[in-house]
Amino acid sequence: MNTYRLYFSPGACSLAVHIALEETGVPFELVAVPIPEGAHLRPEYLEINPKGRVPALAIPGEARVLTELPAIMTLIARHPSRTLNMLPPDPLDEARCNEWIAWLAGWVHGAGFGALWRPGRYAADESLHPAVSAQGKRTIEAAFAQIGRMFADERPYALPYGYSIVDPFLFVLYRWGKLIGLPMDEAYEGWTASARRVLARPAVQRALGREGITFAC
Ligand SMILES: N[C@@H](CCC(=O)N[C@@H](CS)C(=O)NCC(=O)O)C(=O)O
Repeated sequence: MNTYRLYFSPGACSLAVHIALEETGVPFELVAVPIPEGAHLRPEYLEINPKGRVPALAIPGEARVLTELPAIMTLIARHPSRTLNMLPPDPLDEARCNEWIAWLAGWVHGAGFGALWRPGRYAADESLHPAVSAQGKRTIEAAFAQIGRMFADERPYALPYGYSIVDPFLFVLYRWGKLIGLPMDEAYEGWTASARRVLARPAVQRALGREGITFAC
């Protein structure tokens, strides 16, 4: 293998990595691991990524795939052949970028959507699942309100630096917000304007197309 290989499921958080690969021009190939079909739990995938999750990135010359979205995004953003800088060079700006990514991955994705869609991760007792899911939805709504307030100043992208690895991840979460029926356009005008800006990027269109996703906002 002499190119990166992204293991993804259409529309999952791996879409953010897919977009970053398209944006930076880092050569890669795609391997679909459709979660709705349970492909992420098949022995052949668990041999590649024992965590049974996407994204996973196979790296030329590395025996083990790289997992965890923040780690993968950072590696791509630093790739020597990148044609776009999606990680700010200034240390404080970079820390702000990491601040966003850590919060989105750990809290909004994990505690929010993880609890909503996968309550079994948080409580073995099935009778508690509706309550766990409901709490996940509340976590998402509170986090989205916070994101909405950040974009109320009409900033084009999440960071003052400009387009960064935060934006594709925010875009995925924005899309999920629509999927769970939140009134994204009406409730979060500034965020919606930014999501539209991201959606219009040719790299994003390519990634959506390759994942078979039609999306408008
Ligand atoms: N902490 C991981 C979370 C990855 C994750 O949960 N990915 C989801 C897709 S968005 C997944 O693989 N889900 C499998 C499942 O729900 O069983 C990361 O940041 O990469």
